[in-house]
Amino acid sequence: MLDETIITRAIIESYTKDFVDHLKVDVIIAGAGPAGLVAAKYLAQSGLKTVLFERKLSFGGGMLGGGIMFNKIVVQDDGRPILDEYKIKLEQFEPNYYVADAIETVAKLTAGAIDAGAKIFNLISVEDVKINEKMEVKGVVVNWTAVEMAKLHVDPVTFKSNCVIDATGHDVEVVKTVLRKIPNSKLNTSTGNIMGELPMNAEIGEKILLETTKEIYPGLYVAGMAANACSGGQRMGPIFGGMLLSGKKVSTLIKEKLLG
Ligand code: 48F
Repeated sequence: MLDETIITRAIIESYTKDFVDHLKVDVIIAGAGPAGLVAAKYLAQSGLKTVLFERKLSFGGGMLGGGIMFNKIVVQDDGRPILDEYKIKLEQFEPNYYVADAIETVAKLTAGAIDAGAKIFNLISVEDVKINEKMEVKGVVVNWTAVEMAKLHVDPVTFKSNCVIDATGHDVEVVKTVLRKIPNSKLNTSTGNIMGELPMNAEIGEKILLETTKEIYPGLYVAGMAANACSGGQRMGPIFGGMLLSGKKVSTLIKEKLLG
């Protein structure tokens, strides 16, 4: 005998329990692209309660499509140890250029985050930040992506955390919310504002990404392409070592802050 209402109850009760269990966490990450996924693994591995909200149904952000939908990605020597850690298969194409399958990479980065203990919620968009009395970022406000897409007038809900990472990629959405909504807010960039991403230069973009990955506003960190977009770094296309290293770096910065 199979009772459909038991299936329904199992889904609703189990999901609701997960949701409630993650209302107060150490770190919230907006965006499950490569930078967000890597950050989630290293943070969760160190015992920090970590939750990741992804707007779309799928994970991996821009990594899943490789370059012009040829879904292969490239890394160089510096990014290679991270892919090795996840046991992602690499082929040397030329000295210091390795190719990996984008689908395998996204699947393993996602599994890595989950196995380390991070919780991923998909189909949810971060639409605002929660602040404390000192105007520090201490959480996010989220809604179903379907509500956002349909432009329905439905109020969102709030999740609290010690730190938030904006890993939303080129659009740097969480940081934009801070600038728009917190009066006189200044970012940790040379202009105090979002400087915007520069055109393609993969070599400089990859290098500078480790400098631009930082606490950009009290309580709010940037990683991945969002970091270069904030501080005026170059874009770099379908080479991904920088994204992986940026995810790892932001996790180190937050671990230093929260765990000492
Ligand atoms: O864009 P994305 O892959 O960001 P990333 O980790 O990596 C950038 C590379 O893919 C590529 C590149 C490599 O050289 O330049 O572009 O920095 O992933 C960002 C994820 O965030 C989600 C979005 O759907 C994507 O999966 N996202 C964006 N805005 C929101 C969001 C939001 N407001 N709430 C939740 N998720």
